[in-house]
Amino acid sequence: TMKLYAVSDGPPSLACRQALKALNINYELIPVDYCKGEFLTKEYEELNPQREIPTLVDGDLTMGESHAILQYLCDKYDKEGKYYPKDPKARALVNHRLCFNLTTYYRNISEYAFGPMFFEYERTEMGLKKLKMSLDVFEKYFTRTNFIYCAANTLTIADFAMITATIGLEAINFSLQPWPKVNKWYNDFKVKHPEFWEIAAGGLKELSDYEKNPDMTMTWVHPIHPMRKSKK
Ligand SMILES: N[C@@H](CCC(=O)N[C@@H](CS)C(=O)NCC(=O)O)C(=O)O
Repeated sequence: TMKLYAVSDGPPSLACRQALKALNINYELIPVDYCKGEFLTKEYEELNPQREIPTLVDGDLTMGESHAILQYLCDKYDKEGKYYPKDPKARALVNHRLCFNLTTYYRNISEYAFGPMFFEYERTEMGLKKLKMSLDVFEKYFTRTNFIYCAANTLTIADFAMITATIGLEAINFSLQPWPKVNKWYNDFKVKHPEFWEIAAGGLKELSDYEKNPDMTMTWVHPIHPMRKSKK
């Protein structure tokens, strides 16, 4: 069976779990404990030289990068293209949103919301500007297409990637009210897709707890990020 190495609160991991569920794929979930630094071991680095989570192992295929994993899962198991349309233009929009998420939307959420949650970073004006710009752009895509979902009028893998990214904003109580279409899409998802939302909600709960109580004890040193000085 397929294996997914995943953290319990990371958007990219949660998005892959939503897709695995949507496609009814039988797989083994291998929890990676971020706070214990399990992604920094030699063994994990062999699986994923980027030392990022998630990692998918399907027989002789081993790969990281959640967006590529979402695409692979659909290419292999979504024969009708329910979550990843086959029509070139429809598919292009899904690919576009995934790229936008990877380079801009999730990236800016990650830097603004998650960086300071786990490491010795401040939430800066510059970070806030980048985040707001990403939301302005995302809102424009909704206006331009009039889609119910972020890349189509049906649920696609782009929603899995972008909904789970957005939990980072809810975790820090960042209001989406100035972006009504993004706000509606996010809140509608919770109601319309409880079976997928439930996966994201577990991560959101953990992230909200970290935000409220940043005194996590990490016994390891991150190769890049400055470790938090004790806030006790
Ligand atoms: N582009 C990667 C990003 C994955 C990612 O950011 N994962 C986080 C956990 S949510 C991570 O691995 N962080 C590693 C670190 O903090 O060094 C993907 O989409 O899979």
